[in-house]
Amino acid sequence: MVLVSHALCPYVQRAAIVLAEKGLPFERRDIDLANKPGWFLAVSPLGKTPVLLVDGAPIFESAVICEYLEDTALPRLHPQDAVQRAQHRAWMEFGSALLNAIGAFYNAPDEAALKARATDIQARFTQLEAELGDGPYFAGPAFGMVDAAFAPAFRYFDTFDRISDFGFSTGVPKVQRWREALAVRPSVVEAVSPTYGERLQGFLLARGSALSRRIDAAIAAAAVA
Ligand SMILES: N[C@@H](CCC(=O)N[C@@H](CS)C(=O)NCC(=O)O)C(=O)O
Repeated sequence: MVLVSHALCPYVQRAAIVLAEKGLPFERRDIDLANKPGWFLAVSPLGKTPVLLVDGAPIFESAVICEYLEDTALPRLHPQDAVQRAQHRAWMEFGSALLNAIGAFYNAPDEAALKARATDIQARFTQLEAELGDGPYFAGPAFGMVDAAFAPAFRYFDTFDRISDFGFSTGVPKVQRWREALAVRPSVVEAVSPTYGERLQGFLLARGSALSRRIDAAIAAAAVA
């Protein structure tokens, strides 16, 4: 299988994590989203990564790719029970909404908007905190599909926490423990290249946003220290 990818795309990471959890070999083919090749547009009707090529047949949309992998390869990452499975799919949607909130945060044009977006994310973390049990993963000791959906979102916060204290860890110990468990999971670690952190910082700096200015300030402060 070929996973058509972009180096920073969190949706690509979801598919890469599920492929790794199921022990499926795959080739990663990175494309430049600013300069989409014709072969990519031919297999990606929305012009988005990821696309999974299965014997050449394209599957687009990360959630659909994950479900295809769940239908065709063990171990199971969804619960057996239909109600629980539906609930887990619903929480995966919550994870997608969190990714949108993260985009709004790093694109916020000024400090007031940045703080409002941070408050929005904190509220979502509080909702998650109420949903979590003993962990370390979403539904307990076994890694599942919801974990694969949230791990790429949580990865952003490793970078955000280095820039400033936005209070993302405050009052949400279960979310914090969940983040830490996912951060060291081999499938999650290997879903991005070793240069991911640097590339993400470069991407965030280029937004021209309030967060970009915070990064500039943090770099300047580190240079003086
Ligand atoms: N709903 C899609 C979202 C995928 C998506 O937004 N991918 C982004 C990169 S992370 C993309 O390809 N955007 C197109 C562009 O930047 O032109 C999924 O879950 O696969």
